[in-house]
Amino acid sequence: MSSKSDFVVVANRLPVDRVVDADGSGSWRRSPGGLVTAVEPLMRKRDGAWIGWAGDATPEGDGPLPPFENDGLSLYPIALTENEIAWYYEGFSNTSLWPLYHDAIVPAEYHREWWTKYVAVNQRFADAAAEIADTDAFVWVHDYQLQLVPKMLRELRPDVRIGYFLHIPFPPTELFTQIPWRRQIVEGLLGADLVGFQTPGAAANFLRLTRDLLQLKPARQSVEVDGRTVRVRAFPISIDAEAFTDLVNSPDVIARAEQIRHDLGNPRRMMLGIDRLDYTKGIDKRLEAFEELLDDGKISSEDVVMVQVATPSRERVEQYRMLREQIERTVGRINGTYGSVGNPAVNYIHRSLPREELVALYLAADIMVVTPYRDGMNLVAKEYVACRQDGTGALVLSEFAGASLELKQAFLVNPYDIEGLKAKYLEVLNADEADLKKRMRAMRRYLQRHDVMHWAQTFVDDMDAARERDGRGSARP
Ligand code: GDG
Repeated sequence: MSSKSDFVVVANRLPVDRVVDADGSGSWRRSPGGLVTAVEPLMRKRDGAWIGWAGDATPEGDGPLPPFENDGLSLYPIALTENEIAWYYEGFSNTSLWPLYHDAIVPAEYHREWWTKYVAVNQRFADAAAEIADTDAFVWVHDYQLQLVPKMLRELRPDVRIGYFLHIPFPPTELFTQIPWRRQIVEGLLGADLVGFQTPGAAANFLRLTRDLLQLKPARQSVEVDGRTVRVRAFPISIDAEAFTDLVNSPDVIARAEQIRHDLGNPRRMMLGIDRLDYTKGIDKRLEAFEELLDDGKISSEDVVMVQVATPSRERVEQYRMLREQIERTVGRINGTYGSVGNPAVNYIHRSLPREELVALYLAADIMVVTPYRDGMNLVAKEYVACRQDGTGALVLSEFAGASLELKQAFLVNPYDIEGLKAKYLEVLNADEADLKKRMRAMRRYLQRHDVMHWAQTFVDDMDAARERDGRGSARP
């Protein structure tokens, strides 16, 4: 493993999970994720390295973890103690920043000790990147857990080029300025050469903040700070559409999709939701609208069946535990009233499923329901479209998901408007097949040209273009 890298990815999590084998020994398993798919080809081309947390706690006082190779990728694990996981990750990242950046759907909490650990852990990531990056390397920092890393890294290594991408929304000034350490966060991000967001609105929010908070003079897609130009732009993330096409054509997956419909009693319409069990995803409203249509007699549970996969997430955070109880109460109530033996109205799964099973569900479902109150992008919406090879199927999509700016032919909804949501369900349930196909074909055409490789390449090209303008030559491999 070479000691220096020309291309360094810095993300909260490594692209592998630690698994303990039957004999008690440990090994690593690749965790399937969009980010690794997107950057893997670039990592392989460019002698890449990935810095991230391995997902488990390291005892206090233990030294740094050794780097290792996995499937040809150089991985540098960052050790976090129980206390750092509780304060940096579950605390500041997931109980302060996550809710605030999602419109404060639940109130954000701020604690000074959480912030202190957030700073300390960001510094650890920055130190590791400074250590590993070759002269003039490209370091690509990801997401809300690591917003201070760009500035910290620039202080240590002014020679490297730094890109930053935020996967979640970026809130307007009015919300962002709640954060007691708001200045440090904006300054942290401005350490990058290129700051990328999912949507133009998020980029505009950030640029406005540099004016309101730091009295800088932002232009349309950049801002000057300390004699440097920081470019600020939207790069909507996507999926590996081709990988989904391969799965959709697998005979096992096709057979499984047929089995699913059969097991559901061959309903006229199957509606599907797939989300991490998160309060931003609007699972509650989606179920309430379904329940009210049953109450009103507008649909029947023999005719229309709902499947909701709610993947366990952040289970040690209080709000997530409360959400789980609320959702499961709602599912229980709907099934108690409208289900029959062997035929629940809502089929609820609270487990992580293999990707093949997910694809079989996408293939089986007539209507995909994606109703977040706020979402950076939402890959599930794009995955569903990628799986509808024959052009059938309908996507109900919240206008508050980044994906709604691209998947314009979806049936757009405001999840706060329950009457509107119900009306949209009915519209889709009774839609004309030809109209559905026209919409789906347009969305599929868009996705084919805008997959995740396109996303990663656009980001890297933007870094390269800026570098050429600076007269530093191309960073292309
Ligand atoms: C964040 C932002 C942004 C879900 N359940 C299972 C499973 N999944 C996969 C889906 C999809 C991914 O997880 C979820 O991605 P989303 O984009 O929908 O949502 P977040 O997790 O909140 O992601 C979001 C994204 O980052 C990327 O920038 O789009 O806005 O919030 O790929 O398929 N995968 C498997 N089993 C499951 O049970 N295998």
